[in-house]
Amino acid sequence: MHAPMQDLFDATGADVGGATQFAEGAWLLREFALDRAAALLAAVDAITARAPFRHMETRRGLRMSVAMSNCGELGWISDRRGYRYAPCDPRDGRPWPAMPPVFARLAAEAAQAAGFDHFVPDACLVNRYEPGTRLSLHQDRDERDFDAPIVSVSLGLPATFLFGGAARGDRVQRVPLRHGDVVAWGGASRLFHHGVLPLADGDHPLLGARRINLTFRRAG
Ligand code: MD3
Ligand code: FE
Repeated sequence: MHAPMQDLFDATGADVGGATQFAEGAWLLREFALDRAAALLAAVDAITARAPFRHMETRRGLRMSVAMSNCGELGWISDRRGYRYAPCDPRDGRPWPAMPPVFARLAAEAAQAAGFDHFVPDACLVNRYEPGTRLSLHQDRDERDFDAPIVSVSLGLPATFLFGGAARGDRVQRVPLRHGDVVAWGGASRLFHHGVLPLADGDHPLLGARRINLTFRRAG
């Protein structure tokens, strides 16, 4: 569900050495992953060759418009039984592909740059957006450890990220996320509502009409 238009406002923030804080504990690292984008995308191809992108079902049986895969010890899944983390891909019962070193290193470096030391993610959700794909406002609360931050990496077409507050009715910031941008969320903002507006059409040099988002978490 989207917030009413009058509650939307464009993000502003305080800059501290290359990082912009746009909410309590939420740090935007512009183009932090840009020089590694090709290596990250090659790793995404290797992961999705073994664990293909798929549209999961919500508990209510609705097909999610985002296509998803995972790597790491745990992967996020959704079906008629609900949302949870699982060590194996339900498609074939095999463990999710291992977290590539280029993923783990980027996540730790980005967390560090935002002031979160020793971030060792055990899960990476790989989201694929095509024109029209959206993610409605939600909270991420299926992880065991809310003290660890979440790190996200945007690749391909730009998107408008929506960032609310602790309560669903709180006003919602609009944050434009472009190819190579990284965001780290910790502290209070870890449980804030967030989503993504429907992806606009476009043609990215590396990804064509797609956006890939990597979300690193400490889930188990
Ligand atoms: C803020 N993905 O996978 S990444 C998700 O662009 C998700 O694919 C979006 O929301 C995407 O759950 C946004 C940013 C993100 C991820 C998790 C968060 C922001 C977050 C958890 C808490 C606060
Ligand atoms: Fe989320």
